[in-house]
Amino acid sequence: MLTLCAQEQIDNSKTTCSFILHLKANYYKMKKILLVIPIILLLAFVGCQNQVQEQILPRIIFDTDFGGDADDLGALAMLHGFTNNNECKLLAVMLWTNEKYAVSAVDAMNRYYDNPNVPIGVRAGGTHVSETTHNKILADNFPHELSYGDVPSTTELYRKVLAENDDNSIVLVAVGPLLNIKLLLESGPCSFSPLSGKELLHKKVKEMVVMGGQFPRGEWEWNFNGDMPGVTKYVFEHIDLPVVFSGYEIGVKIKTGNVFNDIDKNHPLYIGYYHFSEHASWMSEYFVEGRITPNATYDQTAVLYAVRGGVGKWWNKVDGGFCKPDNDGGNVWVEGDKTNHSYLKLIVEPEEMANLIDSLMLIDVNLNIPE
Ligand SMILES: [Ca+2]
Repeated sequence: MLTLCAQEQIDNSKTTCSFILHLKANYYKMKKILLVIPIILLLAFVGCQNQVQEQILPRIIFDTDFGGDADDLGALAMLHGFTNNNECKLLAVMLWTNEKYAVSAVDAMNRYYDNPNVPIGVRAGGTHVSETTHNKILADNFPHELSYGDVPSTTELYRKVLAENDDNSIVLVAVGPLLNIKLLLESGPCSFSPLSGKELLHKKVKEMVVMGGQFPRGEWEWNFNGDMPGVTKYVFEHIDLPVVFSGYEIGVKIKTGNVFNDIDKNHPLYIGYYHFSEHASWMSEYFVEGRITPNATYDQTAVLYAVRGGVGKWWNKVDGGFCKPDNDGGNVWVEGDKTNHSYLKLIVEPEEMANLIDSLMLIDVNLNIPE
C-alpha cells in the first residue's frame, strides 16, 4: 500500500505531468497559430495590394466602330494585352457599328484573350451585313457565344457600367463616330441610376480620349463625320470633361501590321488584318496576294495614351484653346485660354511608334513586354 505521502507525491507528479503536457499541447497549438497568423496577414496584405492595384489601374470603356478599319482590332488586342499584363481594367466594349457579326467578333476576341466576361453593348435598331468587314471571318474562326440579339444597347450598358463604378474613375476611349455618347448624353433616369446621362457621364468619367478630327484643322475625318451630321458637334457642346484628342495626322504616319505576316496564320490579328488588306476598299489597290499590307494606326494611339500616358515621352499635349467641330466631319483648333480640350502631338519618329505598337498588339505572342 502506498503511504498517503507517497500518494500525494504521485498525484502531484501526475498534476505536474498533465500541466507540462497541457503546456506542450498549447505550445504546439500556439506554434500552429503563430505560423498561420503571418500567412493570413500575408494573404490579407496581398489581397489588399491587389485591390488597391486594381483600383488604381486605368478603368477603360472602349467605344469602337469595330470591323471597318483593322486599327480597331489592333486597339482591342492592345487593350486585352494590357489587361492581361495588369496595366488596365477593360470595363466594357461599346459598338457603334450594328453590322450583323460585330458582337460575335468582339465576343470571340474577348474569349480568345481570356477575358470572356467583358460586357458588350451595341447600337440599337437592327443589323445589316457587310462582306468587307472582318467581323464574320473572326466570328467564323474563333469560339463565341454572343450575337447581336444577346447584348444590351450601348445606352443601357453605359448607364449600368457608369452607375456601378466609383465617381471620377473611368477613362472613356472613343475610337469611332460618337453616336453612342450622344445617345448617352440624351438619356434619362433608369433603374441603374436616377441621374441623367449627362450627369452620370460627368460624375463617373475622369477623362475622354478621342481618336478623331485633325489638328490644328481638317476638312473631313471619318469619326467626326460618321455619316451622321451634327453628332460630333453636339457631343462636344455638351461635355465639360477633360478630353484629349489623337488626330488623324498622328495615326496616318504610323504604319503597323507588317509583323503579322510572320505570326501564326491562325492568330486573329493575322486573319483580321489579312481580310482587311484584301477587302477594305481603300486598301485593295495595295494588296499583294499572301501579304498583309501595313496599315495606318489611329485607334491604337488613343489606347496607348489612355493606359500608359507617355506625355513628354512619345507625345506632347497641346492645350490653350478648344476643338471646334463642324456638322460634317471637319474641325478647327481655336487658340485661346486653357479649356477642357487638348490634343496630342507626336514627338518621336513614326517608325519608333510603329515598332512599339506592333509589339504591344502582340503582347500575347511576345515574351518581352515593351516599355
Ligand atoms: Ca475606329
